[in-house]
Amino acid sequence: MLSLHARIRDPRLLPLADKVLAGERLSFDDGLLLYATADLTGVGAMAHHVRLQKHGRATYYVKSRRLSYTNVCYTHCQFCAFQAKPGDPRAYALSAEDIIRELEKPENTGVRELHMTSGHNPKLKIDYFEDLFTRIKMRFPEIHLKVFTMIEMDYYARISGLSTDAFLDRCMAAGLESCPGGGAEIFDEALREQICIGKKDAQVWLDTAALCHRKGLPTNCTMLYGHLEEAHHRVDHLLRLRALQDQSHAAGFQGFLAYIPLAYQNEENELSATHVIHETTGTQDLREIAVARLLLDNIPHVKAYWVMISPGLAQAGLSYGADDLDGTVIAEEIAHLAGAKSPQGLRQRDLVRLIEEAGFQALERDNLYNVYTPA
Ligand code: V47
Repeated sequence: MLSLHARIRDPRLLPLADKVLAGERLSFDDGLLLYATADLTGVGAMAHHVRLQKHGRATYYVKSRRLSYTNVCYTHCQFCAFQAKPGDPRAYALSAEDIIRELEKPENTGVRELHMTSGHNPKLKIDYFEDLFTRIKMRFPEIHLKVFTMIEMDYYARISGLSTDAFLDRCMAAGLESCPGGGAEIFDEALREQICIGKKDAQVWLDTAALCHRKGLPTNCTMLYGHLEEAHHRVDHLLRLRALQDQSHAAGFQGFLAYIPLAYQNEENELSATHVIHETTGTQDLREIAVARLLLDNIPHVKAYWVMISPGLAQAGLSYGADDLDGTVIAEEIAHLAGAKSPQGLRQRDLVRLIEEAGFQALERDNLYNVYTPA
């Protein structure tokens, strides 16, 4: 087997390989170099080395269901094709009965994770969520409730007239078990104003995530890439996530479970109507996975999100640092309304095949990365 150094063609990467082998943390400038180099396979080799050290050939997936309880949204993110303003014929808000009826459908049999992110709808307040979570957990105690981006949580707490702390306590008592990583977009303040005018800023996202961690609620984290951002914005974003995870770990909390790079889907949204933004390419997508694995040394899992980069490329991502293919998903909407060409869901056997054909070990997990042994 070739040594790590032998797989690197850009000599500027060799000091980074030394650091990777010594388990040393990479710097901001190292991050810039990981984006600047044309030696993608060298970057990938370093990321794969770290992946093998952390997880061996284990690759996780979950039987999950995406669902959005409302698409009504008073925030205006230019990259989003999912939002609907009140009065729009597409606008909807689901009742607890609607959601339970949906989950009872045969295609959702065996689902272990309900992942819900939605719009910011001023009609939904704490009573709605308490009722929703309690009823779902009563009917499906085995389904893990993973709900709210950090920005949604902040919004629904405010319009409920509660502190985020009090809102969280009540949601957790009703059954909330973890939070997805969305809503982070890009932290750089000026750029954030360009792609999602008026959305709560990075500090709100980070403070809310820190609060979740302190309450023992694990969360995920994401970055939206492939729009107007440059390499330094991405490195800044990743290092802010790493710094928060350091704080959560220092305080004894699990913090972020997984990081998911989200490839910008460039159709049917205002950002693409007003700017020329090309679809992300395979090398961009693989590099995002690899750079994350190398910079985020304290976040255990990196997902290759097949919904946004295609199942085939996500499979290749397993050799560029990813150890998780997310899940069956079943009925994805947010990316598909913005032009995603992937299927809206995959069967369990499709995920297993993608993982095993790439030479990895497929492990079905729950939301906290406990592994199910096949019956
Ligand atoms: O919050 C919206 C982003 C997020 C677009 O935590 C877009 O396990 C690309 O958060 N192009 C929802 N992205 C998806 C998400 C997620 C996905 C997979 C796993 C996990 C997890 C979380 O998608 C939104 C927003 O940040 N988004 N529009 C778009 N046009």
